[in-house]
Amino acid sequence: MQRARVIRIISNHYTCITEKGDVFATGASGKLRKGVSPMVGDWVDVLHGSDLSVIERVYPRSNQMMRPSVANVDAILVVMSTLKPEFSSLLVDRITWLVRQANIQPVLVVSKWDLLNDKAELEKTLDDYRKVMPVFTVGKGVDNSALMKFMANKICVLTGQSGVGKSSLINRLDERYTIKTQEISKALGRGKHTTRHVELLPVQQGWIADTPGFSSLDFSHMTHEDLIKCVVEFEPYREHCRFRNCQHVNEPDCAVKKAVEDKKIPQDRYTHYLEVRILIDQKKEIYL
Ligand SMILES: Nc1nc2c(ncn2[C@@H]2O[C@H](COP(=O)(O)OP(=O)(O)OP(=O)(O)O)[C@@H](O)[C@H]2O)c(=O)[nH]1
Ligand SMILES: [Mg+2]
Ligand SMILES: [Zn+2]
Repeated sequence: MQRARVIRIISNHYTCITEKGDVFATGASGKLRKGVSPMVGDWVDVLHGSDLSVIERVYPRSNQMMRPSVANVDAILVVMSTLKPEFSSLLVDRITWLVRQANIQPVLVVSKWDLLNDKAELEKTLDDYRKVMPVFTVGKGVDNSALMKFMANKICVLTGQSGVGKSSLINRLDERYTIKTQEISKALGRGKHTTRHVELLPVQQGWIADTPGFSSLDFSHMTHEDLIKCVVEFEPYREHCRFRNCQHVNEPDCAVKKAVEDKKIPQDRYTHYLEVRILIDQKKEIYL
């Protein structure tokens, strides 16, 4: 029996890699198929037969992402471009809250840094995010060594709208890769994605998975209480609200609302919180 990590799945064909770096193909054992199916990112035990190797066991996962299916994710890189498409803190908030709900660390990666001439305003917005998550800026001709250092020994999954430059980023992180990218005008057109199956690609002692740009965000599985926990900016203030179950909306003596008034919590973050609460009430999936 050999312990290995699944890095690619195409129908019933699994590609695994051992801790030493040996790569091999396997199938899944019959008894396994009834239980948990292996996902990309899984640690598994492989039994090497004379002509076929099979996955016999899947180790418990620290987390698992759907769309795309990846297990044991250390960080999700939320890619948002400065321009084309334009930076949206509403989208950053919505995505990072969904990432936290999945129990995964969000990282903000601001792409196309080269396209923005006056960076002062965006820098202010980014400073707010830097207080709660790692933030990296990347782009053509931009030094990306800080991001590379962060990625070492981690499984990172890229997410973000179509056309923000996820595939281009991987191509820039490692010269080996020439993943297909597309013109922005085409990327912004709906339903056309260049990136298809999920695969972990080695970069700098770590792993990265590209994903196709998403076209909707689904809050239907979240409760108001879940959301409050995901807005980490509220955390230092929550326990000082008068009511223990304070929703930070209309209650008197709400320490969160006070912190917003005192500009300790960005006004935007709070406004977006109220908006997502409504989406939760409506059990809505929003289309971009
Ligand atoms: N100026 C500039 N353009 C970029 C940068 N990164 C990507 N682009 C351009 O943006 C367009 C879209 O890039 P992709 O890498 O295909 O975007 P994607 O996020 O992978 O898109 P999907 O696969 O559809 O989700 C391409 O025309 C790239 O050349 C960048 O850092 N600077
Ligand atoms: Mg792509
Ligand atoms: Zn409150």
